[in-house]
Amino acid sequence: ATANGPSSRELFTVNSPNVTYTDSEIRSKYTYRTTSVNQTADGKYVATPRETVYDFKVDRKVPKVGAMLVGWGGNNGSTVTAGIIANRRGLTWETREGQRSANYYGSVMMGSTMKLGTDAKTLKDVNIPFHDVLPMVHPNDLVIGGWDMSSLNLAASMDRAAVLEPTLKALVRKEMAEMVPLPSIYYPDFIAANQKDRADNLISGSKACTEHVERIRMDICDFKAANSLDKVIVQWTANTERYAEIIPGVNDTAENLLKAIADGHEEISPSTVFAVACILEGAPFINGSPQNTFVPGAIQLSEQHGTFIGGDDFKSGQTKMKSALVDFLISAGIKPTSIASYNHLGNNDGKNLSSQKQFRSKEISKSNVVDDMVEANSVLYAPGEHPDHIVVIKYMPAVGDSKRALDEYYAEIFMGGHQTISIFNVCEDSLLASPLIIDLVLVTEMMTRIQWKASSAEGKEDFKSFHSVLSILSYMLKAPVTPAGIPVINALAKQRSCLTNIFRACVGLDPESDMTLEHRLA
Ligand code: NAI
Ligand code: DG6
Repeated sequence: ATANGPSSRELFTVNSPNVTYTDSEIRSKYTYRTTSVNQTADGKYVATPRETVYDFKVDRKVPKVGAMLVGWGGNNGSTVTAGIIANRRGLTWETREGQRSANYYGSVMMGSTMKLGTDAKTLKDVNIPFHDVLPMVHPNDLVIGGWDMSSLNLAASMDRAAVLEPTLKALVRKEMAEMVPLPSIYYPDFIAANQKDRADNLISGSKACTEHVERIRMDICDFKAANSLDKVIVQWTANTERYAEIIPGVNDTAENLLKAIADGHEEISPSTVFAVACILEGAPFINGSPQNTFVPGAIQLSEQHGTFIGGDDFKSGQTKMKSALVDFLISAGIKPTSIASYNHLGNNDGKNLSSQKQFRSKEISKSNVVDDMVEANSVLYAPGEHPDHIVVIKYMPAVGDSKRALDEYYAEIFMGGHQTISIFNVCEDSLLASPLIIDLVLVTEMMTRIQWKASSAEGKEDFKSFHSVLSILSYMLKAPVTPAGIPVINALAKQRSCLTNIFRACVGLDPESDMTLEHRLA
């Protein structure tokens, strides 16, 4: 890095009195413009533009990062690991459709671009890879590890998953065979009974206890030390658990949750034990499954420790389409009145979800994804009115990881007419989920290096981190967890602009407005 320019990894600098570069930091002064609205007695609105000036500080040193996956030996865990190895080594392999080469398609950070601005001479858009907006970790540099209740090494797990081409598997097999998941905790009541036969890699004890928390913390410390890592990010990509009951005095506050774990309370799930261990260890924890890992006590604990948490449930195929399509329909003034979503899949996730309680967790996370869009349009929907919405998931072993998702959107159009849109979405589930796992690690890590303070508090206040509940991750998640009282945003376009514009603000750039006045004014 130089004192006033980008480091060799940084693609651009911002030429503005509001942005300064030092060897170690990018500092920006950013004016956040909002509109505050008041309703008058006669039911009209008064809209007042507001401005708040923030200072942002970005640590430019790209750290060495470890990603530890709970459920490492599953379809997602083995697929993302093989994918990173293949990218790191620049592998190519033969398939019956010709040669294929490693890529990061499906990762917003690695596969998409952001408009930086317009070319000063041609007025054409200048787009840069999203990954280059801030000094981010490259996924090829991640050190992968983790836990699984199944003892298979990652090469054998990859075979069991039956996702990747044999020619690709052959190229990564040796490296994968040396990767063996750490033993994990297994509380049989939380996942389907049909998973019992893979539970052969266990830490003793079948309910929550402080020893389990301490053991997981030690695993993180050991992994960090063994690989000389600056930080570790943990992600739950293990089986979907049933919902934990929220019990006053047990999991409602941080203090009660820690006590309930110490007392071995049976309503504390393995994923909550992992979350607690990570929070105490200062390792960000992301929940890629739908269950309510983040009971109120876990959220409070993350706030107390300032450790980032994020969840729930990777948003890969059907739901991502839904959060884009329903947003489009409702924004177009068309009124969806029913959404019927059917899935069948034959991987181990489908097997686990064939059990009612685990299905219920998934049904909840897949069902609440259009609420904000419906509520935002009082022209189409009366207060409390909602489209009918059903979610069906069936286990069909023969199709393996190639999930079939069938959706019918039925909508009311002009003058009482109807529009029916049918979607048949077929893809390997784990090939959609793996890039999300990467994005979640990359964005979470980036957020650990961003700090802010209100400019009005100049000198009086220290820089601080974003809220410990990382709602900026919403784009990658079906049922975004937000801090208490903060609205959930499901609309995909809004989620993406949140991500884009927070990153832009950190380097002192205004949100991309898409007004392109330079092309429209005479
Ligand atoms: P999988 O069933 O292949 O893998 C889960 C792994 O977790 C298994 O290897 C299992 O042995 C392990 N496991 C279960 N309980 C454990 C525990 N307590 N500790 C450590 N390991 C444990 O499932 P897959 O397909 O990899 O999906 C993982 C999770 O991600 C599921 O909950 C699924 O619902 C969720 N998900 C998957 C998406 C996808 O597109 N593949 C999208 C959205 C969510
Ligand atoms: C069937 O719905 C199984 C689930 O695990 C999903 O495949 C997974 O949650 C992805 O769902 P979606 O709605 O994001 O495609």
